[in-house]
Amino acid sequence: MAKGGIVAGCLAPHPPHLVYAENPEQNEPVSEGGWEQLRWGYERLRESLKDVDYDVIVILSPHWQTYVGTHFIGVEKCSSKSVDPVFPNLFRFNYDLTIDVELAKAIHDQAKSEGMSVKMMTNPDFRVDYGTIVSCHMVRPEWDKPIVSISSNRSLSYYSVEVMQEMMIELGKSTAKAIEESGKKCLLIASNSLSHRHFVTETNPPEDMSKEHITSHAMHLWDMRMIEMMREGKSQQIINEMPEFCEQAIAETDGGALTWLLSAMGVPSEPAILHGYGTIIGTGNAIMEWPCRNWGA
Ligand code: 2X7
Ligand code: FE2
Repeated sequence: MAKGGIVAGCLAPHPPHLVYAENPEQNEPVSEGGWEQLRWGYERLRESLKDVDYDVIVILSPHWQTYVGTHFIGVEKCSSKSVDPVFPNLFRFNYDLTIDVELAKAIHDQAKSEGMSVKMMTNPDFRVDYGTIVSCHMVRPEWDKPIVSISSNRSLSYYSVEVMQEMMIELGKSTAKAIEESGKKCLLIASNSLSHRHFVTETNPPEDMSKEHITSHAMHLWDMRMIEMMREGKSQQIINEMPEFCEQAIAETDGGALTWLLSAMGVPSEPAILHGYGTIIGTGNAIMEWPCRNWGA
């Protein structure tokens, strides 16, 4: 069997506002648009991936939070309505998706053999988190690929961001090894915003773009610093600065997704492509792609 591999790694943020603004048939609320810079960024990412052949999307979302180990969805078919607990006015999405349980189990088993605490989630009534759904929808609205859904093990709550990072680096390595052995071509998604300080009131209508901006200059500077490092291939420096970034920018990278992604790609020194940047209720969001398929063996 040929070796599997990662065709691309993506940083693909999940504010539900993006799906709300797109008005897909699966989402109940109706909008007049909004957040176009980010939605055009997703358009550019989709265009870049249009002719790329892959079998499965592997995604880690900070909104599936588990406190004892990393969990993997182990149910082949998941369909229900996903409602954002904070923005039920924007996101009530009917989803129907397929899980690649075989690959999920392979990553689980590999991580377990490395001593990590892991669990297959087999509850057939499990509600898939909105972070996973929004990022997958924005990257691949056809919903024609199976996914592997990985939880965010909040070890930072018990220990520290540093411990969380160490664990995500291990999980990334296990993910890469299991993918290689599976023979599958995978698209990896880290589903998170960058700076995450947000406004506490909503405008009317929520898509009023005259009110949308970053919450502070400090948050802007952190976001630009992270984007520049990604564009310059400074993955190791990003990992080194992650604890400070998480603390000072209340960054959603605290969920471990970006560190997991960088580790799975082998902490690349190749540059990432910036497809778009924009704010959503004051948070900073970048759409980035690492086109691993072009890097050679
Ligand atoms: O989950 C989110 C987020 N990360 C950022 C902004 C707004 C809503 O939801
Ligand atoms: Fe979020």
